[in-house]
Amino acid sequence: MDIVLYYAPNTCALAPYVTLTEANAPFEARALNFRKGQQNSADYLKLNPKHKVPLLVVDGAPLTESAAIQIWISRNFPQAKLLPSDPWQELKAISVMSWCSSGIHPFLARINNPPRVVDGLPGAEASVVKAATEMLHENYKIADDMLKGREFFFDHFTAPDAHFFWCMRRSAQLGVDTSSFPNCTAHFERVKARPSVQKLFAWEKEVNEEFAKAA
Ligand SMILES: N[C@@H](CCC(=O)N[C@@H](CS)C(=O)NCC(=O)O)C(=O)O
Repeated sequence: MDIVLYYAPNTCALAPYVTLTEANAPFEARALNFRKGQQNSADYLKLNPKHKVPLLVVDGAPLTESAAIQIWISRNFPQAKLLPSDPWQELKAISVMSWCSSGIHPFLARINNPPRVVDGLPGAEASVVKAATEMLHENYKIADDMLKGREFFFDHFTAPDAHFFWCMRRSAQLGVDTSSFPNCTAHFERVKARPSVQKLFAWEKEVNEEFAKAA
């Protein structure tokens, strides 16, 4: 099986990189340079017209959307136990990943690039950032309650932990204060220490260095 993961530094494609690594899956990671707009190249748009990562290409067939990609990885590498085995808990895990994608990520995207969602009225960008930050805080309070007294969202490390880790990482990069959510920050440090995450950081550093040379 030929598995290719399209990735860009700092993006949510971190999560499937981490789970593929946890699963010991043979895969090739291909980095896109967003600063050069490589996600909008004609070749990439043929694979993913949404111009986004992550994109998983399995034997030439593209699969988009983080939650679907994680389910594919989990099904194809069952020994890694990337989703809980109990059917109800598995659905709860899919629910956490969908929430990361649709309930948390969009607010991070607004803070990252307010002009995408406002029309340029004076003060509108600051207002978008403020409102998005408040929504993130509401979501992180929920996550903090979910993680109370727990190491991970479920009884061992699963794909939702990788996805939520990315949300926290991106929040820190964007200057969103998460210090009032101690269970989220402890979870972040716990997941960060995993060899799979450290491997991703090392690879991403190499990619950034290559991109800097090519700038
Ligand atoms: N719903 C998608 C969101 C993916 C997404 O928004 N990816 C961002 C990076 S974190 C992206 O590729 N943005 C590039 C663009 O919009 O041009 C998922 O969960 O996979």
